Amino acid sequence: YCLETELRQAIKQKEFQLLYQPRIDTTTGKLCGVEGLLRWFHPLRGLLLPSDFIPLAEETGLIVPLGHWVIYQSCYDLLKLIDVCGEQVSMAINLSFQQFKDARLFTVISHALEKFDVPPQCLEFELTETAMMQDEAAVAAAMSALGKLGITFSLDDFGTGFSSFAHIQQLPISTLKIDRSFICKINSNTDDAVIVQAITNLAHNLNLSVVAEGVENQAQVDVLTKMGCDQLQGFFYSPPVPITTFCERSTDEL
Ligand code: G
Ligand code: G
Ligand code: MN
Ligand code: NA
Repeated sequence: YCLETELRQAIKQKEFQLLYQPRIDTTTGKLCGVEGLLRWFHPLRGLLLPSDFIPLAEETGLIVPLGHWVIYQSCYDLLKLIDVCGEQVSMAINLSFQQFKDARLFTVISHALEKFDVPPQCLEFELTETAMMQDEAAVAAAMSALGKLGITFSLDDFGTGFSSFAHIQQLPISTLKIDRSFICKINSNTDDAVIVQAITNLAHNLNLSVVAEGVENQAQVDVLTKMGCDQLQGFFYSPPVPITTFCERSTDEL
């Protein structure tokens, strides 16, 4: 077998699904957005996670057509989410570095927004610090073009890379997502607590909002809320689930 051939086939045969993990606003305690996370339902191998196929998709360039599918599917699902939650909800999608080098990225995104008639303000792209630093000029150009449409960006896995705040200020980044490695021991490791508080303060002073990832228990919710984190995401609230899960619940429960 060859996973690359299978990946190529799978894109044609639509073996992928986007699941969504909720983000909760700490001031209201309610759903304020979701992050789309890709899954491959392989006919023989079963469920494959991003770590099983995203690196290969990036190496082979297949992340580009796969990413196009993700963009269309997420805009389609965003429309359903807006129906339930209103236009203040946001949909976050992960973008790999290679996707920023795709000349059609802007066209595909603006076409998807038009096709499903979703406001660009509801769409957010997550990229890692490492991705942002790989080809700064190309990434910055793509980000500012998309930023002019009203789309926002967040820095994923923040704290694990090397991006400078001076750099962040020059790009249309509105949110830092603090890596879950800083969150998991926040109640027992003083260093982690100090780091999360410092990132949060600095972010707020620079007009950025902060999302804590990997929130798994009430004690973490309490300390992160006290620290001023704006949004929380993690298994404590929900694993990634199909978009229909949000639509079946009443808005009150979200
Ligand atoms: O769902 P899981 O936690 O295993 O996802 C791990 C990582 O895989 C995410 O943090 C993200 O970096 C990457 N990933 C998930 N979905 C997508 C996607 O649709 N596109 C890209 N480019 N990366 C994704
Ligand atoms: O975009 P990113 O690579 O950060 O994707 C988030 C990944 O983290 C997804 O694969 C998701 O399944 C996983 N994840 C989400 N919430 C939690 C959590 O509370 N704990 C842990 N350990 N992993 C989580
Ligand atoms: Mn992410
Ligand atoms: Na992350």
